[in-house]
Amino acid sequence: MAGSRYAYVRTFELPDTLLPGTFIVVRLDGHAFHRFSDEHAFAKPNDERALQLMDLAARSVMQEYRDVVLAFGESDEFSFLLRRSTALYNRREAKILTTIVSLFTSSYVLNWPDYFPETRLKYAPSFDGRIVLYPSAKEVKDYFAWRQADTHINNMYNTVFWALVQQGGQSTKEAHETLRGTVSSQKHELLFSKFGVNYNTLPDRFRKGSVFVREEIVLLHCDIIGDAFWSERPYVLEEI
Ligand code: DGT
Ligand code: MG
Ligand code: MG
Ligand code: MG
Ligand code: MG
Repeated sequence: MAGSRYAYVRTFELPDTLLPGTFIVVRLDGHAFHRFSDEHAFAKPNDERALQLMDLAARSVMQEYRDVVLAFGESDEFSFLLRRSTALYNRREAKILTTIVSLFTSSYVLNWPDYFPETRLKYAPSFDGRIVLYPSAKEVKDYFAWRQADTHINNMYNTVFWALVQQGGQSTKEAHETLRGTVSSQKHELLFSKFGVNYNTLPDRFRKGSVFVREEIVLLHCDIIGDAFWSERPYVLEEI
């Protein structure tokens, strides 16, 4: 059918098919969550309720999108790995990205009252999103290692920083000064000697982030930097 005289505008919509045979990673991140976490009085440095709500939203994405084989979350972000041969929405980039980000966001808002029964949402939160393609298992493993290393570095810093402020009586400016140029072992030492906290005994959730694997959507707070995680789950990177 020829359609109306207006239908030609459709030809301005360009195809955005993602390269076949590549791993698709969707990463979403809370928009301006510095402010959002302040306005909703998130506990510092880690708010267990907020992290669990992120996990729940990620779980709903995995329930809806069966081709998501792995997800990793920390802070206000989540990454989703789609299996290499996925034909989801004919691999149309905008469709995949926008539906996943909006389902995550609506699930976050829908379930907010269960996790923050005493805190009304002051305004509607939003998440940005991007898709990155990776050609081989190596880059996929390095991608997730990069995110988990980031979790570790940030959590280490934030843990010592807030201990200095909340227990040590330093101003935020002084705490930044104290930590300037320190390496990981010095932060460990400072936390232990000044505050009696052994970093390694803090919850895995905070130190390692959240790892969802497709096996009945299991939630782990485990190491994904080493090879063991990947070799125990060949289906994540191989076609089966
Ligand atoms: P963006 O992503 O460029 O729109 O800006 P932000 O402000 O979202 O910055 P980002 O994503 O780099 O950092 C995440 C912010 O969210 C950071 O300021 C700390 C805050 N946040 C995330 N999780 C927690 C939490 O569990 N407790 C607290 N107090 N803050 C959190
Ligand atoms: Mg961001
Ligand atoms: Mg953010
Ligand atoms: Mg972030
Ligand atoms: Mg439609």
